Amino acid sequence: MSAEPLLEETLIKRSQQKKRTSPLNYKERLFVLTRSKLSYYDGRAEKKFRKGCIELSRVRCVEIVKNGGGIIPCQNKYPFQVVYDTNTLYVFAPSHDSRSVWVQTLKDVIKHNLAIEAKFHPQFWQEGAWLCCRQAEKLALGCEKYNLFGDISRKPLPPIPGEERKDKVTSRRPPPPPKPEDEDGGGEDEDEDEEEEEEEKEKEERRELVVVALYDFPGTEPHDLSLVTGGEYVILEKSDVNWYKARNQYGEEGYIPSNYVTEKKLGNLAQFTRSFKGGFIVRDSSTPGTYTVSLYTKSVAGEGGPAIKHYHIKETQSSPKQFYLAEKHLFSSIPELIDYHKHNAAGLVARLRYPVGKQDNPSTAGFSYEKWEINPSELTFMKELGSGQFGLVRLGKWRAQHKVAIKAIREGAMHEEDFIEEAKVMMRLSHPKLVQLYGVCSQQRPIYIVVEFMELGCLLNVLRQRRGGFTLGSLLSVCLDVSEGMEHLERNGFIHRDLAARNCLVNGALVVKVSDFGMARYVLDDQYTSSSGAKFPVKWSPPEVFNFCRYSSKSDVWSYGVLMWEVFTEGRMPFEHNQNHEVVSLVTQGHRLFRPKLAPHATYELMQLCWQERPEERPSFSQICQIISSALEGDAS
Ligand code: 4IP
Ligand code: ZN
Repeated sequence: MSAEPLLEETLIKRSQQKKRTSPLNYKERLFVLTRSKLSYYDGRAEKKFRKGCIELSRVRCVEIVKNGGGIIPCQNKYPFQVVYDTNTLYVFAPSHDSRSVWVQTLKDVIKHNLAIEAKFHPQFWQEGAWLCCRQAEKLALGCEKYNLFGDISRKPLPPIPGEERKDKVTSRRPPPPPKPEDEDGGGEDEDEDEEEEEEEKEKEERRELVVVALYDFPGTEPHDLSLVTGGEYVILEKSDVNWYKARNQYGEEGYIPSNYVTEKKLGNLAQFTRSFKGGFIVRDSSTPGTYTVSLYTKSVAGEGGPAIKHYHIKETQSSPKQFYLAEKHLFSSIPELIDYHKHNAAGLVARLRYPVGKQDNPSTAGFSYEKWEINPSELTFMKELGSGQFGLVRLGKWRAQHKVAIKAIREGAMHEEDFIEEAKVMMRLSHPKLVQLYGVCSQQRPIYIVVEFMELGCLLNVLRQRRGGFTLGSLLSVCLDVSEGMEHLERNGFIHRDLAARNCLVNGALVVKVSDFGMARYVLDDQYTSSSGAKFPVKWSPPEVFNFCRYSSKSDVWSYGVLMWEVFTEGRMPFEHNQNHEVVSLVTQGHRLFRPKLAPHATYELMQLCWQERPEERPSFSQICQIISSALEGDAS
């Protein structure tokens, strides 16, 4: 169980001074670490005594603090730091060993976090500056390389609790004798004082995990394994969240993208079909020149099991001809018809939730496992797509078959070294509503950034070009797509910093995805990075950002509210008639954007929640997703 404590000890913490006026003080707290949280309590480990709690998924760095001979104003002299979101928690351990155990254990539980820092500050933040590098910006990039796997206190590593056995440090037990590998062969002698639960878990782990492929994967590197839709594979190792090592029926082994397969529980294929519910494909029908929509649905009453319904796309005899699935709704093109039925069941057993099948394979996190460097000779260039913050963007192909967008980075436009370091983290951010980073060509100048190609381009233009053509459902569904992508970033402690309609892209299936997350940090242009610069996105920024550059997932939420406003005005400029400095004073005085005519009152209320002055009063992206999904359900029924 994840709630079982790995470590428990009374330590001293420094107040985090989240508010400018918070006092600087040192308090004794009982610290409890589990696999998912680090909590601290006033005295007893009971909820009502809990003072604070950090979700480990949001932690970016854990390390000892070097104090460079300075005085430590409390009785514990061994400080370490836990960096998460935009805060740093300083904790003081009573001994070298105690600190070592805490730091190593914490490092171990966060090792798969996506938001791990590339650089950190080895010394304290004190009186408005970092003691290590004298930078006066609390969120200034770290000044020393962070090594998640090293021990900078240089003492022998303590055993890592939870690695093999989940022993508490406070109740060390000798490890149990090793068990034979093939447990099925009869080595079933139970050790009496073994915890039953643990036994179960070990058995579970040794059981073969069989998956079924949802899509074809051709495999691009020698260490990849190709997948055939419907084929079964045994998972040998979950190498990281995005890539598994697997074996096919011929005994061949290699890496596969984890989002291309689904678990096959023995005798339970429902799992396989469940992920298809609401999924649809548009395919050639048996009558040449016509099309059929196949829709996977929940079981029809009494029939049991999932079902597939087929609908013929019919054409009118009129000229120009029109298309329809259900009698009353005519459209001048098939994409429009599909778009309509994405939001309205209108005669079908369900609305068309998302496209599935061969023509629409999801993106993989990079082209192969641990591959972020792309060989530029494998890229071909097709046409110019436009120019972005960092330079020209072109459509191209990788290995002559995968369409990609290639950004050539203009010299002097980007902190290239820092970006390349971070690219490894960004590659692992893989989600259907995030524009996928496939890799970089970093061995040449200009460097290239290779990303998922999105046919229709930027959301802002799509909104403007199709003005007047959106239904309430389609506007809400744009917002839902963006909130889902943002929820994934939030869950991984990753801050976008420049969310706006211009930074979202739309693909051929009209799916909207969030792009350029985190990239604002690598821009070398004062006009863009300084909050008084002409290109700074003031109109999308909350007060804590334009005043103090205090970024967080909650500052992204504010920007998201502005993006909703852009969506519901079909691409108007927020605060059209005001200059940036005027917007600063308007917003500071409490003024907000007006309600767009297309926005129902409930939708406008959500925007206003996103624009709460206090960041903690704004909703989280996971709450936003829920609110919008239920609004959409209401709209569709
Ligand atoms: C408090 O000071 C405590 O130090 C809090 O620690 C700390 O919260 C507060 O910082 C700080 O204002 P007072 O007790 O004098 O009010 P604890 O929660 O352990 O009591 P953190 O966030 O460090 O837990 P702010 O910044 O949260 O106000
Ligand atoms: Zn520093």
